[in-house]
Amino acid sequence: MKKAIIFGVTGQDGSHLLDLLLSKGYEVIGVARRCSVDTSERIKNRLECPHFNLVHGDITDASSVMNILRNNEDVDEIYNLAAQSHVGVSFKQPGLTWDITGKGCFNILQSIVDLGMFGSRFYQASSSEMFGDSYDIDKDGEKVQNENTKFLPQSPYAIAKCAAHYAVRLFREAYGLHASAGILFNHEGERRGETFVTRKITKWIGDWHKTGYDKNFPKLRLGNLEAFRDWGYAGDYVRAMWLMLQQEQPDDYVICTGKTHTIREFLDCAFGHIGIEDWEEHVVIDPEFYRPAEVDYLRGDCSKAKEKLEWEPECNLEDLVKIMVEHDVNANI
Ligand code: NAP
Ligand code: F7E
Repeated sequence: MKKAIIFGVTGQDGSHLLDLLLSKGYEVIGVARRCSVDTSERIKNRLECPHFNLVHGDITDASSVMNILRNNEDVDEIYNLAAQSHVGVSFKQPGLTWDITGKGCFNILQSIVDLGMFGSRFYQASSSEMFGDSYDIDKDGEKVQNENTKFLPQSPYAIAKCAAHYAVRLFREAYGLHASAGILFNHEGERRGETFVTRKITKWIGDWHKTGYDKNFPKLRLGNLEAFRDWGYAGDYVRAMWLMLQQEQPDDYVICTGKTHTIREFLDCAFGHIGIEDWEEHVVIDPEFYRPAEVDYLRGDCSKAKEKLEWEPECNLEDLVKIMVEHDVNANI
């Protein structure tokens, strides 16, 4: 039986990856922070599973990481999905974001080396945010980002992710670790955190629906609606993480849909799903949700993943919006 550790198992991706690995017959150790409230909502159906073990740990604490790895030196695969993952929050808490999202990855890599765990494979959750303002031009004259596009990070979060990404490359080259990084573009779904823009929109629609579309329901407050994002479904993307660790050689891969839409277009699609075309009267633009610097345009090219991993996204924007709106409309009824 293969064994894996997931740092960040209580998050959106951690919960999908846990489902995937258990379905493949893995034994999984999930690492979660100790909090004053229960954070296991997304994995509650898995807590009693005999092949799943939840342990407490914090990736900012090198000794905590070292202990977890020392207790599992025979582990086949280690996935680092833990992060302070909110870009807007990273401007307000840059030090914390650095400690978790940047240094946390170093803590895991260094422990793997110090314990001599060279047989374990490592996955790092890198991000399209690392591209920031940077892009290349494809054969159709359109802006695009791939594995060779330079990084121009636009937030403390993106800077921390760049540092972690370069650490993966360094540990691969310096110590021969089987360490891969997935440069994942935005991916969403019914388990997405409620402060990310897609879920904020679909959750608001669901809550409004439950009031019987009350005219006095507080409006949806959003920031910049003009940014473009390449949105996929989280369930599709964790398959790509797993595939990366099944390759003989470690490498970096862009994972995306290759399609891009503005927040405005997402709103069209989400409100369209409940039969509303003119959503503007329900939305207030609030400067609170603007960022000091924005990433204006993201559209990935995942040709390398298609060719080498034989991975393709299965869900387009309409499918994604349908999953999310229907989930939030039907939740708690
Ligand atoms: P998420 O829902 O915010 O989950 C982050 C996870 O990290 C949570 O389980 C969180 O635990 C855990 N965590 C935070 N600080 C920690 C610490 N100090 N020690 C241990 N665990 C800690 O993020 P996600 O959307 O699943 O994303 C997974 C990873 O992919 C993240 O690294 C993110 O930056 C990256 N990524 C995400 C996307 C995307 O579109 N979703 C795209 C590219 C890259 P709590 O439950 O206690 O908060
Ligand atoms: O913002 C705009 C905002 O917070 C998307 C993380 O998973 O993907 C995610 O980062 C866009 C931005 O995601 C609101 O300004 C408008 O242009 O949903 P988001 P993100 O910043 O793209 C990357 C790949 C990651 O790696 C990250 O971990 O939407 N926007 N109004 C808003 N955003 C939020 N959150 N809230 C608003 O009210």
